Amino acid sequence: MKVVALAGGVGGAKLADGLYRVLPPDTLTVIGNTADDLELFGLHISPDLDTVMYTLAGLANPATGWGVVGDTFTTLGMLERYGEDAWFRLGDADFATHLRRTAGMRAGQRLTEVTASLTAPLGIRARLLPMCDERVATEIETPEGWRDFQDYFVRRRHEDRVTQVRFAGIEQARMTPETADALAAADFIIFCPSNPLVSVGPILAVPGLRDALVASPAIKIAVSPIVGGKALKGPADRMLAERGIEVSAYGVATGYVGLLDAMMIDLLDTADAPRIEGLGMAVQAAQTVMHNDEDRQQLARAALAFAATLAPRQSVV
Ligand code: FO1
Repeated sequence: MKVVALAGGVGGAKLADGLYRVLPPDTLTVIGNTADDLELFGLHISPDLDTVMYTLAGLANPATGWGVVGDTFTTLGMLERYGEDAWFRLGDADFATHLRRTAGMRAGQRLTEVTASLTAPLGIRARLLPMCDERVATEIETPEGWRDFQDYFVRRRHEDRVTQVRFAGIEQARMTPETADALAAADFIIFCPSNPLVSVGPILAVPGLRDALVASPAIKIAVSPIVGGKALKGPADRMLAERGIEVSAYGVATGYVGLLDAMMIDLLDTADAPRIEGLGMAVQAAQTVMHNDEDRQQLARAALAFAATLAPRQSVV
């Protein structure tokens, strides 16, 4: 059995981790958002890929969901002494990842190849694929003008009103052969509970990827990142509202029409089920809030079991 998960940052990484723990090794491929990537101190940083990577390796900082557990900040402290602005908290161990990624890319490796060269030594027996190898940058329009994603998200704590979102460079991006193969070979494709506009959105915007998803024979299922009218983490709820999209599991589902066979919603949102079914999707409610490892695995098992009911010949994990 082959499973593909589409994931953004912290929320996506949690479900990807649950899937990783309940599936046999070498079954899972995670396609990660790279439109949040940034360059700092001459280094290429891929926050969402790293969040998934550290989480699967059991290295993620449980307090933040990003960064490395127990990391120290000596390097960043020294950079601050040199007068650099340390608004983006890069730890010492995390720096090693960015050094290695940047060196690999300067030597001509694709981001896909460099990412594999990082996950393998950490013992990760899942494939982690960037959504594309080209540089794509999410830009956020606020009443004061356009901002880079991390400037909006981290430096300004996603407090600005968002009037538009764009993915600079997306027209030049190409679906990679690795992603195309993973989608074509998948039995189940799971949209993790990540922000539909700025985490899953850029992945789906990579030219060719949406068509490959539609063409894939896999059962496709999304887990709603909106529970009880609120985002589990981050600004997804405000972003949806500002774009005139209903802040609910139903609102999320409207953005995925034509792509999904099914939606998994939280038990709090069962009242949304008939309207989502009206969009042509099967619906199941479950406990979707992941407080601990057991919650992640339980949600992963529930999503796989639900997907399997829609593909009767598949065996359930
Ligand atoms: N998020 C923050 O809110 N503050 C930070 O200082 C920060 C640093 C950081 C460093 C490395 C990394 O991989 C991620 C980091 N993040 C930080 C998280 C990240 O930028 C966002 O959560 C995602 O881009 C949104 O998915």
